[in-house]
Amino acid sequence: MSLKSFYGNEDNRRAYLVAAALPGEEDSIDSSLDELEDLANTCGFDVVARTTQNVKSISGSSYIGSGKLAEISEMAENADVDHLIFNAELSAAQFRNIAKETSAAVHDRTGVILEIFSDHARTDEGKIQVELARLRYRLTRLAGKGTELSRLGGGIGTRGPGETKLEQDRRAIQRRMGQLKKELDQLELRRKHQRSSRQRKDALVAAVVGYTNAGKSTLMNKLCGTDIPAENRLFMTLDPTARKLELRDGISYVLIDTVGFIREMPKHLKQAFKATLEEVVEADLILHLTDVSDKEAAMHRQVVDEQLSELGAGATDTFYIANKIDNKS
Ligand SMILES: Nc1nc2c(ncn2[C@@H]2O[C@H](COP(=O)(O)OP(=O)(O)OP(=O)(O)O)[C@@H](O)[C@H]2O)c(=O)[nH]1
Ligand SMILES: [Mg+2]
Repeated sequence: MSLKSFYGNEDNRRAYLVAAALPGEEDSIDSSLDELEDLANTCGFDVVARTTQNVKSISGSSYIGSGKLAEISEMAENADVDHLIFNAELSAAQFRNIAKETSAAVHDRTGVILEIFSDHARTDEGKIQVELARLRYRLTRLAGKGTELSRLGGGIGTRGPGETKLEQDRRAIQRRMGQLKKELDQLELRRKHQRSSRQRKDALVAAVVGYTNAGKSTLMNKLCGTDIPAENRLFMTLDPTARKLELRDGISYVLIDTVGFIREMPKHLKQAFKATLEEVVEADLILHLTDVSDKEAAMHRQVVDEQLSELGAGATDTFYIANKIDNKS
C-alpha cells in the first residue's frame, strides 16, 4: 500500500511534531526532533512547527500534560494542521486518549517508520517482513482496546460490547501473521542456500552497514557498479543486495548492502527483519560507514555498534569508514 492510499487522498499533509523532554534531555531533544522531521519528510509530511514540553515524567495516559495537549490541539486547528506526530512509541491508551482531545490525526514515531518501510519494501521478503511488523504493531493497539472494553462489560463472565468483534479482529490478525511467518520461513531457507553457495565460492563476505542515510548504497554502487536506489531519504534500502568485487590483491569479495540502523529501532521491525540481518551476522567482515558530516555522527556510530552487538556481530572484524568527508564543514 502506498503512503497516499494509507492516508487517503487528502492534500493537507501539514504536521506538528510533539515531544516530551525528561530532565537531562533538554539539550538532546532538538537533534531527536531533527531526526523525527527527516522521518516525517520521508513519509511525505510537511512539518510546520515543533513543540517540546519539559516534563518530570512521561504521562502514562496522554504522553504530555493534558493542558499542553489542549493547547497544541487548538494551535493545530487554527493553523490548518491536520497531523500531530509524537516523538515516541505511544501506548494504546496514550493513543486513544490523545485522539479524544484533538481533531488532528495522531501518529507516533514507530508508525511513521513503519509507513516508510512499507512504502520502500520491494521484494517479497521485504514486503512480508514489513506486513508482519505492522500487524504486530496493530495487535498491541487492539490488545489495549480489548482490555478496556471487557472492563466496561462488567467483569468475569460477561462480554463487553464490541469485544466479540475485537476478538475476531485479533484472531484474523493472528491467522494472517501465522501465514506470513510460514512464507517467511520458506524465503529464509532460500536465503540460507544462497548464503552457503556464496561461502563455497571462497569469497570474503563483507557487509556494508551503518546508520540510515550514511551512504551505504552509494558506496556499493561505486565499488560494484550496482544500480541500487540511493537518495537523501531515510530507509531507502530495505532488502540486501549482494555483488562480487574483485580487487587487485587477487582476493574475491562479496559486498552486501544492508538495511540501515536508527536509534530506538521499533522492536517489531527488529523482530521482522531478523532474517535479513542474519546477512550481517554471518559476514566475514563489516564495513561500518558513518556520515561524519552529521553533527550526531558519534551517536550514530555508537547506536550502530550497540545494535550490531545485540545481533551477535559485535566480534566480527570491522573497518570504520568516515563517509561524506567532502561535506564536513
Ligand atoms: N556529500 C556526499 N554525499 C553522499 C556521499 N555518499 C552518499 N551521499 C549522499 O547521501 C544520501 C544517502 O545515500 P545512500 O547511499 O542512499 O545512503 P544509505 O546509507 O544507503 O541510506 P538508506 O538505505 O536509506 O539507509 C544520498 O543523497 C547520497 O547521494 C558522500 O560521500 N558525500
Ligand atoms: Mg541504502
